[in-house]
Amino acid sequence: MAQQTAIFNEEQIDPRDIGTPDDWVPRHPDLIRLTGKHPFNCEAPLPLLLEQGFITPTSLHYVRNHGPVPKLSWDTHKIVIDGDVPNPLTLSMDDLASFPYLEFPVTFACAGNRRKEQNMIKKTIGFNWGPAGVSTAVWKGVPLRYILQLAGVKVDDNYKKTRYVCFDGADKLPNGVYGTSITLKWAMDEERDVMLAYEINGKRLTPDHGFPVRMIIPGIIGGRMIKWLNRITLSDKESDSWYHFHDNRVLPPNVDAELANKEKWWYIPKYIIYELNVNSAIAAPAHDEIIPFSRLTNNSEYTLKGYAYTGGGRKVTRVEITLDDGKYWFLADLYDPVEHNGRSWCWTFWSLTIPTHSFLRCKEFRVRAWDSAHNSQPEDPTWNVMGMMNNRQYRVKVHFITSGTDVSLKFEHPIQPGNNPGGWMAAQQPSVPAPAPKPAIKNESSSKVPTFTLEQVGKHKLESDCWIVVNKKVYDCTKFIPVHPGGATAIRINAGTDCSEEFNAIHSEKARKLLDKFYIGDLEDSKKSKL
Ligand code: HEM
Ligand SMILES: Nc1nc2c(c(=O)[nH]1)N[C@H]1C(S)=C(S)[C@@H](COP(=O)(O)O)O[C@H]1N2
Ligand SMILES: [Mo]
Repeated sequence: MAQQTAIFNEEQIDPRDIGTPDDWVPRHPDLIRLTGKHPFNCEAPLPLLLEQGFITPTSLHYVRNHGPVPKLSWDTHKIVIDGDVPNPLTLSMDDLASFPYLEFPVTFACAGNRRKEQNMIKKTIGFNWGPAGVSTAVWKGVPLRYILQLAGVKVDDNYKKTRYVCFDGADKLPNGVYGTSITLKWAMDEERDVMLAYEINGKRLTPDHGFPVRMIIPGIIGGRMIKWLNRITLSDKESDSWYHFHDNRVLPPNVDAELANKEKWWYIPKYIIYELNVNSAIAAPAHDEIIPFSRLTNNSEYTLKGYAYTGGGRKVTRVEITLDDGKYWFLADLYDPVEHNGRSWCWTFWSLTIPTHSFLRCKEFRVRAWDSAHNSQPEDPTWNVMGMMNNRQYRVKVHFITSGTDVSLKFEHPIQPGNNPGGWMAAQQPSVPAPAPKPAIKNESSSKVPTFTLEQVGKHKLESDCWIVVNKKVYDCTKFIPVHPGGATAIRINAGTDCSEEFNAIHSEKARKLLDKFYIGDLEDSKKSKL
């Protein structure tokens, strides 16, 4: 079934971006926004993503921005290569484009891909990625090795002691520069294919994907492929960026946000994520897809489809589907793997054709992939505070629906991305009402909580005087703006408004508790006030 898609006009600005710092960045209207209006984090609807084929068009590639997109120009942008190198360098974009280059497809996956399934078990500190935080594009750029050699680094320097190559982006974030690092040994290894990319799918990078230049480190999580790259530093220490430590880690399941901070779990080296783990998802049948009864009785067939990927240059070697809770596993057909000099940096698509009536005896089916190191996917997930690397077997439920004398089948995926409703995991969620906070305004003389109309709230829409409404309660979050982990802009653009839906979609339990500190009263019930 072909997806209805909006036409993407490369010049058109989405109305949702007006009033944000990204009001100059063209974006495809079909992308599902996962963190409200700003910053921009999005994925394509899963069936639409798969329908694009092996290479994802740039406009539908998922985007993960921690803050506003920096406005950079090809003509003036420079990359500094410094630190412990014999000849520090400053390179222009024209310099980069004149060097030898590599060009090959690489699959990106955010370490948070499929996080919403974890959030349904218990809210993590991350927002709701569905299963399309993954995409594949053809990247062209200069080998990092080549640049480091220009700076005088010798290939065998790195065997003396561990040294690191640190990368910084140009985006301005609440906790400083977005940066990370890899070992020098890795950077110099020809087999690793690390590069500084200035083209995606045959064109210059788009603003959301790092224009004019970004890191490509194949086989690992997207989070280390620094966009808007402006500095490469050689050091005997790993990156000192706040984000290198507080993002993209898998902590043990008993460690929550409070404990992680208190006991400094973020700084334990072994919990860092580099290589992707093996993962897969089902795109067809899609969520809410219906098979009419007529197709169940004749000899029709149905083709299940999806993606699978793994990390570290390993190959996906098999993909299996069970229709009977793991008693029997069907072997799916795999598309020919696409490789770069024998390394496997890309996802693969799989399909399995079965008689349509096989669904009749089935309540749930699920997929698991295997890779060349014989890693596979767990039946159940292990929750972790950042909700990273979720690769539990992807489960789709089968429901009978009757209308009159008609019987048909309907499929239900675990979740729908962002704050979109639907999914059997969402349906299983207990709805626990949060205890009412006490307002910060001391009103000892009366026990009455102050109430405000939306109109009154609307008057406090400045960064220096900022009220918001969340779940019918009014908060004065002026003092929190400068230290907000999601950036000042995310709050500022909602000042004076009811942003319950966005707030609820993005935040953890910890954030909700924090919000209580800013409670000043209730929103006046509009029905009551009319009376
Ligand atoms: C006083 C009000 C607020 C508080 C206390 C607060 C708190 C937090 C906290 C603690 C985080 C880190 C992640 C987490 O623990 O959940 C966060 C992230 C974030 N917040 Fe807020 N927040 C507030 C208001 C808002 C508003 C009004 C918006 C916009 C609707 C917003 C958008 C975001 C975004 C986009 C992120 C970053 C998500 C990411 O990139 O990982 N916040 N906030
Ligand atoms: N400078 C910078 N680089 C960044 C990020 C960022 O916010 N700033 N996000 C990272 C994360 S977490 C991911 S998953 C990838 C996403 O790349 P994409 O937006 O091109 O898909 O970029 C990474 N590089
Ligand atoms: Mo990411």
